[in-house]
Amino acid sequence: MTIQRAAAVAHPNVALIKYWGKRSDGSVNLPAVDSLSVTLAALRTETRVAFDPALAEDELLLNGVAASGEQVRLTACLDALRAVAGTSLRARVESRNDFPTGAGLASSASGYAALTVAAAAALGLDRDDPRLGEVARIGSGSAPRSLYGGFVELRNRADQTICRQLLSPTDWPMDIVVAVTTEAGKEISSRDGMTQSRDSSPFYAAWLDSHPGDMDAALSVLGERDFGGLADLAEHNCLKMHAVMLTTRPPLMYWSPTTLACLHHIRQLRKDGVPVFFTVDAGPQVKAICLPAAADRVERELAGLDGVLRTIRGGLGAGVRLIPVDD
Ligand code: 2P0
Repeated sequence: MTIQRAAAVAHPNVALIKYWGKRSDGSVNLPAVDSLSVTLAALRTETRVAFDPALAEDELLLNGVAASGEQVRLTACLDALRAVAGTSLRARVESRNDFPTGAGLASSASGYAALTVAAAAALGLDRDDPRLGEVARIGSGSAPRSLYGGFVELRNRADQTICRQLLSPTDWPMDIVVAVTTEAGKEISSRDGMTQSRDSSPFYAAWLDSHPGDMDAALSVLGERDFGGLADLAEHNCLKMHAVMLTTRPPLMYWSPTTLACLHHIRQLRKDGVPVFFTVDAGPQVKAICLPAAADRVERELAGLDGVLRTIRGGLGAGVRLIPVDD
């Protein structure tokens, strides 16, 4: 039998209405809440997959290094795909990020989106098979969102999720400036943190109760292209998620002093009339979302703050696509 290969490129995404919490501890990784994200053109993951009859188990090289800690998730995701394709072949996976890995920049979202589409292509599955979103979610709950470009929603449906593009990158152009405050990986994974929040934060129930209202409001401001409305809502939803994280036992304190300095600066810029808002995920990096005309100023000002190591800037990205395989 021959080796079956394919390769894909995906971009991370940043949620404006966040996913934090699981519906169950089951291996299918169902989110407790819906979410809405933007896909980032400036960051990129490239993943090559080879299903090889000579392999006894799946193998992963992440940024050139064997990533045995990722083995369980990788194999769970590939098992779901093998079940769809009716094969037992094991895969060699090589994935590279051009940005810090595991540091709150959604490397698992772009990683599992690229893996799913490359592996599906290698096995001869249809790129548009709706089951691919379910497979990607097993690897990372935010990964189905990186299958699509622009503004994307992920909705819960019974024991499934449905993901779709709401607006293309050109429907409502935005720039995203990432203020990188550390290149180090996080100490507690999102997966463990979400379970701990559900089990211990007194604010978790309020997070679940208030979330559908945030999603409804987000769809409405997107429909009206209401930047100020989106800014208020996204910052509120982000801070609400961090309130849940901070009140988890033990606490999940993902911010650094530089994170907070960026947040204050971005709020002041908006008060001064600059169309920009912030969001922060499970790490200390700050993402400033702005209208493209404001991006030069936003990037210059964030880059000038003490503790900001560098900035990364780009517009809204496209969904996953296949690329040629190098032999
Ligand atoms: C999000 N995050 O909506 C939220 C905001 C982090 C904070 O989705 O357990 O790495 O693999 O499903 O996908 C990060 O979660 O977690 C995430 P798992 P994932 O972007």
